[in-house]
Parts: sequence; C-alpha cells; structure tokens
Amino acid sequence: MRFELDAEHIATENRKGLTALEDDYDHLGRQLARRGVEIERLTERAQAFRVSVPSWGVGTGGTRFARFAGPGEPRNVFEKVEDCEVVWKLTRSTPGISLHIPWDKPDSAAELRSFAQTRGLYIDSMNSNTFQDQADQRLSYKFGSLSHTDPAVRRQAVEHNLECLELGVKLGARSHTVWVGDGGNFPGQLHTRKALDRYLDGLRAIYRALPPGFRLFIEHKLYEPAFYSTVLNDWGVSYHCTRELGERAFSLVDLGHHAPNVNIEMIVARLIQFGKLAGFHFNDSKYGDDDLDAGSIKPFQLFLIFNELVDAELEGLPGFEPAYMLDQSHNVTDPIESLMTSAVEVVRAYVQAHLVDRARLAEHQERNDALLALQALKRAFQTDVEPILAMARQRAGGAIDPVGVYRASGYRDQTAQKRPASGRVRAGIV
Ligand code: LRH
Ligand code: MN
Repeated sequence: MRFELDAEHIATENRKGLTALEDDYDHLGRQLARRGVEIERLTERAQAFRVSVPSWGVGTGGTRFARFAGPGEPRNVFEKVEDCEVVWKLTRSTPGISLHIPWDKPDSAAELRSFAQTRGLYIDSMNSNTFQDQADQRLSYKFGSLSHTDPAVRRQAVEHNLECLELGVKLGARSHTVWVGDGGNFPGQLHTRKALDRYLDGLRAIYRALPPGFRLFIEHKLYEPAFYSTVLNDWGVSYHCTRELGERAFSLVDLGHHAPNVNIEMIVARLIQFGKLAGFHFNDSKYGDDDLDAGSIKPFQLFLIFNELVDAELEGLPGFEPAYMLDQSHNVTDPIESLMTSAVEVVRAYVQAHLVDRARLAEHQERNDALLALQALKRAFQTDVEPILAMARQRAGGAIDPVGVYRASGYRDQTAQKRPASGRVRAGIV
C-alpha cells in the first residue's frame, strides 16, 4: 500500500469529518457562551499548547519479563525522529523531542539537529543515563552512580553528564534532566545521609558546568530499580537539592514516581509556590511506575494537576515556565498511536482547567462551601472539549482524528517494509 502521510492526505481525511466537527463546535460554542466563556480563546490556547515526546517512547517498550517488538521499529535516532514527526504532523502539539544519551548519541550533532529542524522539530531536554552499563564503560553503576561510594565511579558519572551537556548545546536543547537509579535493596546497604551528600556533590559538579540558558532538572522516584531505598526518593529531597544547587535547578515530576494515592497535584502546587517546578514526565499508572498512556487510568488527577498549573499561569507567576514532556513505555500498543492520544489527553486536561470559573471557585473557598467548590472543578472536568481539541488540530494542519488518519495512511506497514527488523530488534534489544 503506497505510503502517504502528507498534508494532502490529512486534508482529505479531515474533509470527511469537518461538517460534523463544525456543528459540534458551534453547539459547544453556544453552551460555553452561556457560561461567559469565549470558545475561540480556548481553541487558541489549545493550538499554542506544547508537550514534548520522548525519543525512547517511539520504540516498543517492555518489562523485565519480555518485550514484544512491533513491526517497523525505529533502529536509530533518525528513524525515531521520523516517527516523532508523525506525532507532530497529526496532533500539532509535539514539536519538541526529549533525547536519551547514549541511546540517541549521533555521530554528527549538526546532522541530527538539521534532520529534526527540517521536519519542524527541535530537541527539548537531554537525559543522561547512569543507570545502565555501556559496553565501552570502565566502571559499573551496579551500586550507583553519582552517589556511589567509589569516587572514580562518581567522577565517571559526572563526566557522562558533562558530555551530555556539551552535546545538548550542539543540538540546541534547553535543559538537562538527571534521573539516577541509585539506592539500596536492603536495610543497611547504604548510609542514607552520606549517599545523599555524595549525590548532591555530583549534581553540584554538573550544575557548575551548566551552559548559559540551560536549566537542570532532577527527577525523584520512590523505588525501582532499587527496592528498599532510593537516594532521590521524593519531592521534598528534590526541593532541598534544587535549593542547594541554585536558581537554575528545578524538580521534575514524573507522575509514576510516587507511592499509590499520593496527592501529586498538591506536590505540584508546592513546587509552584516554591518556584522550583521544572515540569513533568506525564504518564499514568495503576500500581507502580507503569509508564502507561497519560490520562488512561486517572484522568481526573491529570485535570487536577493542570488546575494547579493553569491557576499559576493565569496569576502570571514570575519564572513559571514548566516543561511539559511525556515519558511512557508502550508495550502493547503502536507507540505512535499511544503518543498521539496521550498528547491529546494532556491538551484536554489543560483546556478543561481553563474552563474552571476561578472567581466563583474563590468565593466558594472563602465561604468554605466545599461542595460547590468541588462542583466548580467537576463542571470543567465534565465538559466535553473534544470539538475544541479537534478544531485546534485541524486549524493547525493536523488531523481531526489522528489515529484514524494514521491508520488510513499505512505508515506502519510502510516502515515495516522500510525497516526490516534487525537482529537486535528481533531480540528485543532497545
Ligand atoms: C525513570 C524514568 C526517567 C528516564 C527513564 C526512561 O523511571 O522515568 O525519566 O530516564 O524513565
Ligand atoms: Mn521519567
């Protein structure tokens, strides 16, 4: 089947649904007008919203039990960028790509940068990797990296991060994200306070080398791969570290890195109030760090998180510039479809949060009218804003129905032919 995912194909497919969309859009517009809301303002906000995709999210993910590679797996960073381009073309929300080093280390940074730019894409955040041992690596990270007891291992980890910073500058990245798997599996394995001191010392060395204009994001995580204690285990420790480091260090919130039932929207409000919110790795989970599609399990939590973000945005808080990024692992779906629908769910939560009548909510809060305060939020969350999201995509040259247009395009079959599964892919090696 001939491959076609160009503007003409998208427009042809959109024409099939445009009349219905315009009808739904006008109807919603009238409903919102009765609520004193101008639908066009919301559509502009939806069109302007940006969330980055993870390069490591376009290949099929797996677990320690198995990885079932799909057809047309990207075999290198350039093919990953090609797949990210499809997500951008159809959603028009995702021009930024987060890279992971060394998984995405290019031979030529300039070549990769222009390959992305010619496709309307840019490199967002660089992610270092001191949670795996590379074939050419001298010292192992089995017992940690920045917090390792051996200064030589710590130095090796710092040097890797400095290399990532250099590469990030060449690629035009805007931030550097550090997540380490450092921790212990048993009580007594680590000296908890000394391990944190070593970790923070390592971060100080990375912070000192931060290029102009760069921000440093540190990512906390409750557990895994360590199953008893993690050096950067929660937002409080992260906040302490970013304060210690300086004004260009911020705390990144990965939604899957918290214990079940933790009030993440409250952590977000805290980090906003303290001026230390880096941004997000959006995903969803039922139990642990499941890295499922954003909004697929707890859409109300995602909405409540954006309720805090939009409240701060509308207040015009100085320095409020959160980086929105997806971080997911797609084990049973086509990664491109999951990334597209997840980006749409993040924009949905953002637009719904802009539907909250904040003046009325403030009144209810002042009067301690708990029920009407909750209703003010639920009314926004229960508003079907799909016509706004689809109209925003359509006006930006994207697809009214991204998954429908993608499937009709035959892109996956095309890549399956173009990218015969290499030995590595068949064996499930990333
Ligand atoms: C750790 C994490 C981190 C990435 C990795 C791929 O769980 O969320 O952000 O480096 O996943
Ligand atoms: Mn993450």
